[in-house]
Order: sequence, then C-alpha cells, then structure tokens
Amino acid sequence: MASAILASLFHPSEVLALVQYKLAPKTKYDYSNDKARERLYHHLNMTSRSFAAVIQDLDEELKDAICLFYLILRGLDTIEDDMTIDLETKIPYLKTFHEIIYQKGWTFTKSGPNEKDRQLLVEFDVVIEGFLKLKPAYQTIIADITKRMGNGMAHYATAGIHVNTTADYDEYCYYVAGLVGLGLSEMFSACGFESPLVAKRKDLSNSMGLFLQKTNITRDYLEDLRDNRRFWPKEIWGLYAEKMEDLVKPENHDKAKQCLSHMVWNAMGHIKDVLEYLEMIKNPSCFKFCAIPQVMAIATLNMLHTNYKIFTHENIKIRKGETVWLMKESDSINKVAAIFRLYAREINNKSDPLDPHFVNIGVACGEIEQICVGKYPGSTAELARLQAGVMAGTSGSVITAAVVVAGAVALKSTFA
Ligand code: D61
Ligand code: MG
Repeated sequence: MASAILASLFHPSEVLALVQYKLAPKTKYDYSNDKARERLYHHLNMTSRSFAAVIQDLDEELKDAICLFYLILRGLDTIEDDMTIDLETKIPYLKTFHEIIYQKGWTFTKSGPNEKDRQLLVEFDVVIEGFLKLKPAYQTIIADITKRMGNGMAHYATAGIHVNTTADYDEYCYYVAGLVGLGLSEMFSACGFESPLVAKRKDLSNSMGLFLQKTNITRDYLEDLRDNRRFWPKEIWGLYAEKMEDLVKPENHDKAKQCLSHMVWNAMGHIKDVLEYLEMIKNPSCFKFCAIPQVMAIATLNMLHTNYKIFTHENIKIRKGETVWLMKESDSINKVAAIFRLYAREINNKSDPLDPHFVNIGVACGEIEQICVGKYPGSTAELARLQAGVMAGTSGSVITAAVVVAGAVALKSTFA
C-alpha cells in the first residue's frame, strides 16, 4: 500500500482513491453460509485480478452466472495456453469442453506444473456443480459460447496454423474474447436488465472483447514469445522484421517501436464501437462491469505506446493507484468518455512525428475527441475535473497533502 501511494504521488486523485479503497470495509462479500459458492468465488479470486472485482459487484441475478461463465472459459483457456500438453491430447479437450461442463465430477490433472490456473482444473467438479445449478437460459448461452470458442481455439492450436493476416488476428480475437462479449450481451438482454438490442449488436459486443484482447496481446509480446506463442499478425510484424523474434534485437530498436505503434493503432480501431456499446448499457452494475475493463485497456494502451520496455520486460502494468482510480470513476458514459479523451490526448502527446503511424494515431485520437464532444457533451466538464486531479501533481500544496495522507496510512499499516 505505501509503495502504491508513493508510485501515485504525482497523481493526487489516485492517492485519494487508494486511501478510500484501503479504508473501505473488507467483508464486502460473505459466502460462508454456502461452502460450494465460497469455493467458486475462491477460484474466481485466484484466477483473475481484475475481473474478480467487477464480477462480484454485479447484481445478484447475474453474478453467479457470469462468475461461472468466467471460470468455465478460464478452464478452457488454461488447456489452450498449456504448451506442455501435446496437440493430439489438447485438441479433443478444446472441442468437447462444452460437453465436459455437463459431466458431474469431471476434473483435469494433466496441466503442466507451472500452469498458473492448474488448480482450477484440478477442482473443476466444483465449477460443473455450480454451472448445473444455473437457470437453463444461462446454461444454454454459456455452453453455446464454450462450444464456439473451443472450436476456434482448436483451429488456431492446429500445427501449421498461425495468425498471418490482420483478418486472422480479428478472427482469433473473436474466438477468445469477442465471443465472451456476445455471450455477456445475451445474458444482459435475457435477464431483462438491458434492451434486446444489446444482444442484437453482435458487432459492438465483439469489439468490446477485441479491444481488451488486442491490448493484452500487444502487451504480452515477450511473455508469449518466451512460451513460443505468436499472436501478433505477420501482416503487421513482417513490415518491420524478417522474423517476429528479431524485433527484440537491439539493432532493430527503431523498427520494433514502429511495429508497436502499428499494433497500438490497430487496437485503437475498436474504441468507437466500445463507446457506442457502453452508451447502450443502462443497468448501473452492468455498466461498471463493462466499462472498467475498457478504461483499464485504454490506460494500458497509453502505457504501451512508444514504450520500448515491452520488448525487454515482461509484466509491465499500470499503477495500482491508476486502477483503483479508474474503477471509482467509471460509473457513467460521460465520465468514461472523459477518461477515453484523457488517455487519447496522452497517447497523441507521446507520439513521435517520425513514426510512420504518427498521422494514423493522431487521426484516431482526434476521432475519439470528436465523437465524445458530439455525443457526450457532458464529458467536457468531467474531463476538466479529471485533469484537475491529474495536473494537481504540479501544485505544491496538493503534493504536501498527498505526502501527509500517505504518511498517515503508512503509519497506520505499520501499527495495524
Ligand atoms: C464486458 C465485460 C467484460 C468482457 C467483455 C464485455 C467482453 C469480452 C471480455 C470481457 C473478454 C475479454 C478477454 C480479455 C482477456 N483475455 C484473456 O483472458 C485471454 O483468454 C481468453 C479466453 C478466456 C476468456 C475468459 C474470460 C475473460 C473475461 C471474462 C469472461 C471470460 C467471462 C465473463 C466476464 C469476463 C488470455 O488469458 C490470459 C490468462 O491466461 O490469464 C489469453 O490466453 O489470451
Ligand atoms: Mg489463451
């Protein structure tokens, strides 16, 4: 906590958000009266840092269904990601996972010893039991998405099949993330929280997943390469290097940065749809659930832009304070639009005029600004308020206040 506050010292609104977060009551969720449910939420908290928080804040009607949707797809993805399982074993599991989720007592112990979520599959009988207790309408949506995702993963896991074109890139991301968006939208409409139109807009639902997944794929260049996985499309990296792994070579420093801008620009192509989707979401708990991952993605994209570190360091993340601040602020379309404008401006300010995507990224940032000013005029006042918090880092009195608060919290945790 003290180090998180230090990292946010020049962002007083983050310090405030961190302190509020720290002081908030801890026993927010209590599952102790239902052991099976407690186990499910234990697995949710073990397998996801960011999604666990937003899923647990959903209204009761959707909370268990979406928690199980997450755990089932995380289980499927753990098999997909595991490079210690040979393809003849892996592919049938991927293709039949939508049937496995109906088999009481099924567990899986063939994950590699270092697979981070292997325990979820070891205790997967708990997930299946929870799934079978859901309303049939939710079971059907989950099984259908699992079937389509598993088959898509099996296709891309097949020997000799790679993400070559940008169309392949969009297709792979549709399978692993766009389909999640489609399934969630169906659930929102099915339970009556949202209009049937939300489920109908499959294009926008897909973009919600693509923006998140492409941001992750761009960030995870080094980690994926280390595990011999390649998700950057050849159509893009081939413009800058002979082989994808050549981007890390020091002599390719400039080309690597150009390739990174290309990937950032490609991901930015989904932002317009993301805003249009979020504009449709009326239920406050669904709105925060949808908006928080998206604002974290644009904050991450901003951190990646022109950042050569992605070729030299794994695990680069936005500040804890920034995350907590974004989670607190993302509760209306005007505030979310303001956050997108804030980061679009930061992205644009960081761009290098000599970069081949300087103009493209500038146009993309300008479009975000234009859409927000036109459709969410209330975002202008919100932006001014957010900027006051960010910029206040330059004002001595606010720094002093932040230091005092940080010191008080550090002392409190020392004696706690
Ligand atoms: C609104 C709110 C949340 C949304 C959304 C709309 C639309 C799409 C998504 C969430 C999905 C976003 C996926 C982005 C993160 N990528 C991964 O986790 C990769 O695995 C993809 C396959 C498993 C998908 C699991 C998932 C994720 C989020 C969910 C969900 C299911 C169900 C409900 C709610 C949110 C990535 O995994 C990295 C890892 O192993 O940690 C990978 O392997 O590429
Ligand atoms: Mg995966």
